[in-house]
Amino acid sequence: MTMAVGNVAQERLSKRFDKWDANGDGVLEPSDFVTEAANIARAFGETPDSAKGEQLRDGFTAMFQHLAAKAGVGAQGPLDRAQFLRAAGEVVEGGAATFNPVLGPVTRGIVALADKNGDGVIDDAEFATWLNAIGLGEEEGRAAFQQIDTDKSGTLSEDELLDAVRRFHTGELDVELLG
Ligand SMILES: [Ca+2]
Ligand SMILES: [Ca+2]
Ligand SMILES: [Ca+2]
Repeated sequence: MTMAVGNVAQERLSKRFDKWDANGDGVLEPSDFVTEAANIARAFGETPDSAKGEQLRDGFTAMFQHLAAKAGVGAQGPLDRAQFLRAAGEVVEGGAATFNPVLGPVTRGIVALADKNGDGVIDDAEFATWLNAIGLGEEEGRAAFQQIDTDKSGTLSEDELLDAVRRFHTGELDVELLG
């Protein structure tokens, strides 16, 4: 049985569509995702063609291909809003099993950009830089850190961050980590 995705989830996906439609032409194409990846890389002080910038771009490109395949359009798209909402809605409502393969590479790419000391997890200072890069305030950030750090280790792992991105899209969490 397929559960309909809730209103909050639909709204958040619709907002995501607007953000990801980088050239604002009302459809998503691979080039929109390449632009978004480049913008995020720059926000973390990396060039888009650095190793970390390329990792993120590859994650975004892979995500586009997943969504395009789900929507039944070609690998180059385009994906219109209705197609995106349907395809991404399925990805969200399927839970971690469908969400993680699609959003995992993107989240990993952002974690790599944010993980300045290279220990594989995100500490307080790195998280503050992350929030700054996506334009979130420090106060929201402190509360968010506690909510995302589900094992209370004092650092955020890739799994915790990916789960937070997923719970944002189901409406269970209010921190928008993807900007
Ligand atoms: Ca576009
Ligand atoms: Ca770190
Ligand atoms: Ca943790």
